[in-house]
This record gives sequence, structure tokens and C-alpha cells, in this order.
Amino acid sequence: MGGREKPVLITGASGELAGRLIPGLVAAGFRLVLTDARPFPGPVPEGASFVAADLTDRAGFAAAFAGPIGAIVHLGGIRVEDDAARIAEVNIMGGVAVFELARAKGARVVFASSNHVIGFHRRDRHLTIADAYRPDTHYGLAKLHTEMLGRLYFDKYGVESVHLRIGSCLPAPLDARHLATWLSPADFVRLAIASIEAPEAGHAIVWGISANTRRWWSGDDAARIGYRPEDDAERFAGSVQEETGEAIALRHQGAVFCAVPS
Ligand code: 15L
Repeated sequence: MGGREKPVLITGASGELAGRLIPGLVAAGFRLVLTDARPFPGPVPEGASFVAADLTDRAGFAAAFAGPIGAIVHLGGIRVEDDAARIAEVNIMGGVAVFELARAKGARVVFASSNHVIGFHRRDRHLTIADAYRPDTHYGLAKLHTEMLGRLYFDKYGVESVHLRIGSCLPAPLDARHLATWLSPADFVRLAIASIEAPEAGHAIVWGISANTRRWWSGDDAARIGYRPEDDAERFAGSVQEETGEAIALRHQGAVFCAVPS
């Protein structure tokens, strides 16, 4: 499983996160199948195809992809806090649709999880993946569900998955928190390629961050899958904005997600 012999399917392909990944994967020579319920913004890159499909329609989603798939990079779903039922429908059940497709295709899943599975840890704590989940939203709780779905599908069916606990994937850090949480787009591409190509992934969890001097997170499966980040948010330390907001947001790693009503 994994590798680049078969095409790589990308869900949420019309979203912002995908826009930071697709050009790098195309440049690295991957054959991509892009999917989203929304139309693809702009021309579909050469060597890629686009299939419109809705993650919330499980049967339709499963039937939409006829050919072989080596890996599914699952970026689809709601990307902020929302109504719990809506999060369950799109993010939790969408994750089930993706893992069912991976099982049917013998594919590996690379999942865009999030730091919001641990958002309620305080900022003075350095975490590893052995630390307790402390989701800060229904959004974070749904990410946790898909991480554990990966555990279940590996133990029960041998479906491999790599769960990327992404911090803040932005062209550049904007505020002081991002000095800890930044994932540069170039490191995101490196992380996705390592996750797709690792000879054996099993069930892996990797912090989706660059090699930030001020990072809060380590002790993950990065070395095991061969992820070597090259960027460091520190070079932006003189230009980022001070963080503002409620005390509960400023105290915890998940920031504003800790303050929004759930
Ligand atoms: C996320 O999971 C969000 O999708 C993204 O928009 C950012 O808010 C990011 O986390 C973050 O924590 O900075």
C-alpha cells in the first residue's frame, strides 16, 4: 500500500489546504484524482483529473472512483467549528466514507487531522502523541474520531493511515502563536509525500508543523515515516502580530477554537 504506482485521490480538492498541496504533488510527478462536492477552482492541472463527489453520500462517493487508487489524501470536510449534527454528517461520516473506499481499493489514507484534538492543553505544556486528547470543539472531536477510525481499520482490516495533526498551514506565520504551530506549504508537500511513500505506515500520527524553534509538539511518528521538515517559523519572529483575544484562547494551544461556543 502507499507508493506512487497508483494514482493518489485528494478529497477537499477545491479547498484552500488542497491549493497548498496539489501544485507540489503535481511537480513531484504524482498522478492525481481530485474530488470535491464544489467545482474545482481554475484549470485542472496536467496529469490530474477531477471527479465531483459528495462525502456525505456514501454510496455515491464509493461508486465515483472506478480505477485503482494507491492512497487517499483526505482534506475534505468542514474546517472550523459548526453545528454538532453537521460536523457529524460531514466530518465523522465523511471519514467513514473515505476509510470504506480505502478498504475497497487497498489504499492508504493520509488524513488532515488537526491540533484541535489537543487544543485544551495549556501552552506551557510540551506534548507528544502519547498525551491525552483534549479536543476544543466538535470539529476537534470529529478529527479525533477519524484518527481512531484509522486505528480500528488498521487493526481490523489492515488499512494503513497517517494522521497529520496540522497546526497552521499558511504561506507565512501571521501571529505569535503561529511561531509554534506553523506548517509551511513546502513542508506540507514533504509531509504528504513521506506519508504516501513510507514503506510501512501502519497507524501513524505526525504533528503537521515545520521545524519551528518554538514548537509545542514532538515525540510522534515523523522519523518513522521519513518526514524531515526544512522550514522554521522563527525567521518571521520579528514581523508577526501580537495575539489578541479572550484569556481562554490565549492560555490554550487551540486558541480561538477554545473560546467559540460549541
Ligand atoms: C485548523 O484546524 C483550521 O482548519 C485552520 O483554519 C486553523 O485555524 C488551524 O487549525 C489553526 O489552529 O491555526
